[in-house]
Amino acid sequence: MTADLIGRLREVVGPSGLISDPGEMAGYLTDWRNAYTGTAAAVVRPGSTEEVAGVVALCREAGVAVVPQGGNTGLCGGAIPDSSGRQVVLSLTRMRRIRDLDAANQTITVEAGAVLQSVQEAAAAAGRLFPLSLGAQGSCTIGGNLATNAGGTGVLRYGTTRDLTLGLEVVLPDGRVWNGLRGLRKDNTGYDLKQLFIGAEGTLGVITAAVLKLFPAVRSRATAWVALPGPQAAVDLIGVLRGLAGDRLTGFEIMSRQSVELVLRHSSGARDPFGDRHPWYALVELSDSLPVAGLDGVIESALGEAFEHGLVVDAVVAANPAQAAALWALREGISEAQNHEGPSLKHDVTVPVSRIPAFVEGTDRALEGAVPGIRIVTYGHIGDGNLHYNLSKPVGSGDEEFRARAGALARVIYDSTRAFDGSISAEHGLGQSKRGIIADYKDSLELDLMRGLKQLFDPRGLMNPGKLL
Ligand code: FAD
Ligand code: 2HG
Ligand code: ZN
Repeated sequence: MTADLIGRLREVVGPSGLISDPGEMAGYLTDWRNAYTGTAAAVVRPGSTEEVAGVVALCREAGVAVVPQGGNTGLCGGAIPDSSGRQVVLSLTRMRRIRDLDAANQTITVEAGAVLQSVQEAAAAAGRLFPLSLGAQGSCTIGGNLATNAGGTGVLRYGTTRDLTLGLEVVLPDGRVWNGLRGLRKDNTGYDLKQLFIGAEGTLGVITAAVLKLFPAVRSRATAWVALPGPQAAVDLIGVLRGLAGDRLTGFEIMSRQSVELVLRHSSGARDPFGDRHPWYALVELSDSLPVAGLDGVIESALGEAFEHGLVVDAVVAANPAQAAALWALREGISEAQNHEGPSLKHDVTVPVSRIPAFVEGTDRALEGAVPGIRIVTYGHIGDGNLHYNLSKPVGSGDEEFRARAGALARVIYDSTRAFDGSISAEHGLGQSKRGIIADYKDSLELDLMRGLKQLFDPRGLMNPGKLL
């Protein structure tokens, strides 16, 4: 990396758009869990698509790799550079404008660095809903959501980020700008190129803006916290709720007791809604775009029916939005709470919903056999088949001893996932963390085709190398 390139990058983004001081760069070089750390020649923060294109073109000319970064909330190390000190981190956080909101077309056009919550708020201000919802929404960006095809808690009703996207603007690895910002729900003019960039984790280009779908605002909501005997009861309860509430069922999350206990221990103000301990819990949400007075009644009828069939052991329905928020905080607090218990080994997996009960039973048994006393922190978006099969060390054992088992324990979970026709990444992506093992779990023809696409878009391998493939 030459001082010359840094000087030319500074000319493109302006003096305040380039950081090369190691202290100031630090926050861009480590993820929030301190699980991945790298070094960089510089962090550039362009303020426009033209500046992104200028940065990418200069880096290409100099043979320097670019690592796109949004809110740096990712869980697989995808936004963290390697340790060569030669890569340039391209942060999109200055590009956060809402470019347009077309209420009649039900679309919003936003820049990639817009924080998810600000997009939700802009939609709400126009009486609309942008339904992507996840624990990191106060800091993650739309660009990061697109690049990881983020899921979250609304997938059951509204789909993943991919399902919410109509158009993209992308700076390609050679510096050209592809303007695919079309707000069309129908467009059959050949290959759907935007899909290639969604979920590509920044390996095919830098997303600079997107046209996203909006939905009618939610005007009524009912939220319940439910104690269950096990995952089979959860799957059966989803069936009961679907029967009574149809597509008003917008959220269904599951949590093992172990997961909830961590939040109760580490999150101030968290309170167990029940006096007794139960092995599993579910958080259920119904919502409607009409001001339906009887939504609480629907959830109560469904829970009553489930109770009669032994699917539900106890339940509480939130009496007001503050109570609903407290129940959601119990769920959303797990990721953070687990960090206080030493290494959290994360496994973001998915299997068909119908197979989850057998999958959990078999996988738990294998894990407990491998490490007696291991704490299995299973929770997630069971309504769409996605579990976070996270692990914490046995109480009283050492961090390093547990970390040394990480690879073998991951194999236990991923082998089981494969046996149940699942995928080893549901919503977080591959990044650095699963790049080395994906070949063991994905069809070799699919991987060949992916490598071919990478070669076509980025023949010099300068766009987020060392990630995904
Ligand atoms: P970053 O972490 O900055 O980057 C992620 C990846 O995207 C990297 O590979 C990066 O190179 C690439 N990238 C970023 N911006 C661009 C761009 N403009 N163009 C091209 N590539 C780009 N994820 C879920 O799916 N569901 C959840 O429920 C969920 N909950 C979470 C809860 C918490 C508390 C936390 C900390 C994280 C959670 N995540 C979840 C993970 C994370 O928030 C998401 O992956 C999010 O989409 C990442 O956005 P980001 O802007 O932080 O991206
Ligand atoms: C969630 O659903 C996130 O809370 C984070 O996807 C999961 O930290 C995790 O493993
Ligand atoms: Zn999740």
